[in-house]
Amino acid sequence: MNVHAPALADAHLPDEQTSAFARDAIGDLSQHPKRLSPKYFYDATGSELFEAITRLPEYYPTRTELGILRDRGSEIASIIPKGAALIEFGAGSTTKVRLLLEKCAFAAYVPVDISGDFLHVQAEALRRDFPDLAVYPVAADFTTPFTLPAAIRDMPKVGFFPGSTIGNFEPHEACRFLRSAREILGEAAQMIVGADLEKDERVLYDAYNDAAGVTARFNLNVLVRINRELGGNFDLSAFTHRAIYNRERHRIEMHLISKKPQTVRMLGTSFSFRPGESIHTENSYKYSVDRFTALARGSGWRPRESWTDGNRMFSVHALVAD
Ligand code: AVJ
Repeated sequence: MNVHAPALADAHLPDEQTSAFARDAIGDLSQHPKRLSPKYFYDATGSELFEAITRLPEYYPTRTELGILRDRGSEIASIIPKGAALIEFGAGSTTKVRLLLEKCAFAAYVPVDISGDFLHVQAEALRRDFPDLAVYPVAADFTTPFTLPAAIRDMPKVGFFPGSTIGNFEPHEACRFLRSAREILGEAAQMIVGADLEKDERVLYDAYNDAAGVTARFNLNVLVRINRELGGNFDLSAFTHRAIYNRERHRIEMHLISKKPQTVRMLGTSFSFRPGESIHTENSYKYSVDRFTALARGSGWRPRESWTDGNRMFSVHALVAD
């Protein structure tokens, strides 16, 4: 029995996505310790803030992965069959996928993302720049099973999951995701996955505690969304961004820390905070090449090739369905 059901049932929320956000936020803020899912960072403002993060001097992952895709483009192209369909799990900016599309003779591109609006804008731009490419956007949550467009049924399939987004999952969830991707893509599929590497703690720390405070604004944006979309009354100046490296668990953790004792309301429910109490908003797991390939092996994939940059900051893995 969900004790919050009455408050939620009374709330007039505009759509199913907002209702899901409300259920998750109320459930997660009722946990000890409190938490919120990182998937709620990405409204329009959050996506813009993330784009700004990727340009920060301290945030190395995006430019390092782009460098690997650029430098290894012809090697990647050589293992991809002609006429294949590229299926991207989660579609943000198209910078990375463009590198693959330029090097490899893909017949189709299938971006899969919850945010349908963004998908269609990006799809139009790609159709213009790659006139021979068929683009079939799918609006779906890529962490749950979805159906591929019928038009790509007979094409070889290549999954693409860049950006170390896999680092947001707990290791057992990453395993479940890779298994589900294997199911969706089918026999003989391949997959290209980016994973951030474990490294000097100072470098990791700085990447999530940038001097300009963009990551702090990105983190706080989830409270802005609760205030706007769920009628919350979070005082943004009463919470502070904290990112730490948890060495035992190989992960960066992001938290929002309450600066004082306070009570916050949303949708008829109150949440009390002790001074110093945290809302755990994100984990970003860091892998070694060996730990990542072991994870892939245990999830129905055979690692075919792993590429890193010269400083071993980031890794890109080619996997083949087992
Ligand atoms: C988009 C999940 C890869 O974990 O580095 C960036 C998100 N969080 N700065 C990451 C993020 C704080 C990013 N991922």
